[in-house]
Amino acid sequence: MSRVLEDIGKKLLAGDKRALARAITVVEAGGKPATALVKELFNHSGKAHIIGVTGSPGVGKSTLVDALVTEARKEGKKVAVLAVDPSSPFTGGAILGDRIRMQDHTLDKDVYIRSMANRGHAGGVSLATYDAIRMLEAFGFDVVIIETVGVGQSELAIAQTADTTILVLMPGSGDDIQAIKSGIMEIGDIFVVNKGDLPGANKSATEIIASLELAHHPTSWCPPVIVAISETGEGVDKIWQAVKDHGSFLNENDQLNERRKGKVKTELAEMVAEIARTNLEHSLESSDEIKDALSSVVARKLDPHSAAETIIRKLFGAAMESERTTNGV
Ligand SMILES: Nc1nc2c(ncn2[C@@H]2O[C@H](COP(=O)(O)OP(=O)(O)OP(=O)(O)O)[C@@H](O)[C@H]2O)c(=O)[nH]1
Ligand SMILES: [Mg+2]
Repeated sequence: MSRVLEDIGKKLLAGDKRALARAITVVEAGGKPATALVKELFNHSGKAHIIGVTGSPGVGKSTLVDALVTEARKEGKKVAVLAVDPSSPFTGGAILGDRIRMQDHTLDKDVYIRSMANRGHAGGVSLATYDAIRMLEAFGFDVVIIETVGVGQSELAIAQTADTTILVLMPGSGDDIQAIKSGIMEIGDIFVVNKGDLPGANKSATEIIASLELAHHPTSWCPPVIVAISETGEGVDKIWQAVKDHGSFLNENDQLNERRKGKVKTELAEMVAEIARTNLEHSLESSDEIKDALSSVVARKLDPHSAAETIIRKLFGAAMESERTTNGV
């Protein structure tokens, strides 16, 4: 490992925020430096309560996160916020907005706010998110809050990097109906109907409660539905209490390990797929055997299925091939 990376790791562990910022930039970019840094710091990770906050654009996620940071700080907890925008190809304006909104906290040395966007990291933003969380944990944050926009598949994947997922909705947006339809009710551990000052908040909450009764819960946790006005902080104490209750629930019922097992499985599958993809791209350029296979398909001497098998054999070796044959027929 390079001296520079080693230095970043050491300084991060010593509480240097600039080193933390550099470390996140390194893991965001992926590749060998990211791998080296994660290897160095992995032992120091795994201790924070990871809270995911997700919901459609403009429902008030950042406002809520800001208020949650205030609650956590009242208890002396060190808090990091990661704002992840899976759709944005670069760090843009929305994030600047978040910074401005959260500026009350930026002078607090025990608060750290960082945004991440999908800057072409091959494995997508979720792999980078996992590693960024590790950097924040190694630094010593007690609570890491991840804000993601939207309720599509990639956002859900990011939300599921969390121990506790808060789904934020607002009255009159039809979001609740949408959420119920798309089956995302199952990923929420806590439901917040934000903008409780707008008409229809209680009606939305009632509808969500009704649909939760019908939904299948994987555990005995019964997700609370909380009406809040994040802008004034009203109801945010209840949300924070629910977060802590959920944390206790996970710990007392051995659910935390179960959840983390699921996350590790997802992450490993994604990581192996990324490595395979990178290997494949490289091999398509450089391996003579694979180039020959390509030409043979073009010349109609070989069918694409057989060519794919050749490539798989080349990339993963014979073991994979025989397994595929035994399982696949
Ligand atoms: N009336 C009302 N407005 C609120 C409340 N909370 C947030 N807002 C407003 O809603 C708008 C969006 O808030 P944000 O916190 O930026 O929402 P967001 O979900 O983070 O938005 P994106 O990150 O862009 O998806 C802002 O104008 C807030 O001031 C609330 O409780 N009541
Ligand atoms: Mg936001």
